[in-house]
Amino acid sequence: MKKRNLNKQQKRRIAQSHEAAKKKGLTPNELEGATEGLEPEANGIVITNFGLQVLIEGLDGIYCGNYYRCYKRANVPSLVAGDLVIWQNANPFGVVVARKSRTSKLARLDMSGKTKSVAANVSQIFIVIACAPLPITNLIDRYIVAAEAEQISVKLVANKMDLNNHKNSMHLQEVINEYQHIGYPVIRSSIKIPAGINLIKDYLRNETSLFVGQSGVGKSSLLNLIEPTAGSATGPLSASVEQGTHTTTVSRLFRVSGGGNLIDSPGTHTFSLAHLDSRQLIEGFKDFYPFLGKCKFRDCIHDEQSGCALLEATKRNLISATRLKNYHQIKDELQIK
Ligand SMILES: Nc1nc2c(ncn2[C@@H]2O[C@H](COP(=O)(O)OP(=O)(O)OP(=O)(O)O)[C@@H](O)[C@H]2O)c(=O)[nH]1
Ligand SMILES: [Mg+2]
Ligand SMILES: [Zn+2]
Repeated sequence: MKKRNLNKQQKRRIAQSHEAAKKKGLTPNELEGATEGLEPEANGIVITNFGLQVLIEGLDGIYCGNYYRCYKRANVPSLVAGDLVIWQNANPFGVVVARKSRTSKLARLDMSGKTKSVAANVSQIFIVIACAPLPITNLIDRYIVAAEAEQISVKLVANKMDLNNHKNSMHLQEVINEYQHIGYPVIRSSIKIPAGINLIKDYLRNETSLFVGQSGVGKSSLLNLIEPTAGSATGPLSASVEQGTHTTTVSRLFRVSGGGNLIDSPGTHTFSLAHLDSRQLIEGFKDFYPFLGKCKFRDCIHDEQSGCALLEATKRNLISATRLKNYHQIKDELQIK
């Protein structure tokens, strides 16, 4: 990483410029006109978003492989790990002048109902689960729906397989079976044995991958094994309830030695889906496909109606009743009729 040592005067000037810019709702670079001293436009990739600034990696010429802190112009849409940008280097901070169009984005709604991207240009997600914390299938299904809507390929990682005598092991196995049955690859892994790491590495090659999952399942621990230079912080589970302690707080992109990118994301308990229509929602439930269009009534909402092919399929164990319940819960939340 390119280090910049700032003297006292520069630090004071930056603090003043932050303050003045904040008052006017501008970025400091904009306030200053920030065209002076800007180097030519270049390509970059967003490593992480610090809030006021983003960290980008230069992708061409002398910038290639170096990291730069940048402001973004106010007309540039929000940036997240994985975004490809046009930027200009300057001292002490560069400026992002454009965001390139995204091939995919994984987004959720935040507490205030605003769409918040988790990562951009992702080609595959790994939903990491473990015996502790106990897997939440509703969360898994939400990730799947969000990914399928963006044509992002989905894989599950069942981590902590060394804890095979854990009280939740049976439940974990049921979850593994269920998603394998639907057709999603499930990689069994452990950082203690270690197992599954090479398989994950194979999948990572030349892809932009994203680790998602509950806090404490071991996303950052796996990343550190895959890419020892990552040095991502990891944290223990709370002793009493075996829940993660939200160690990772912001998505960050790491380069994978064999080629490819891996984005580590903060653990979540919930994942509110953003703006999906009924077709996108049902397309997230691949196991429902064989039964769609087979209900007695064309406008069947797959709830209590007689002759519902999906309800019938749950009774015959052809699809999981929990998946149908999760589908209804998400549908209600999205207020889809
Ligand atoms: N026994 C066992 N413990 C593991 C394994 N993987 C991770 N852990 C432990 O689980 C705890 C949580 O790991 P993290 O890597 O911080 O989990 P995370 O998913 O990144 O959590 P957040 O950043 O909070 O989302 C740490 O104490 C790890 O040492 C594993 O395969 N086996
Ligand atoms: Mg983490
Ligand atoms: Zn139906």
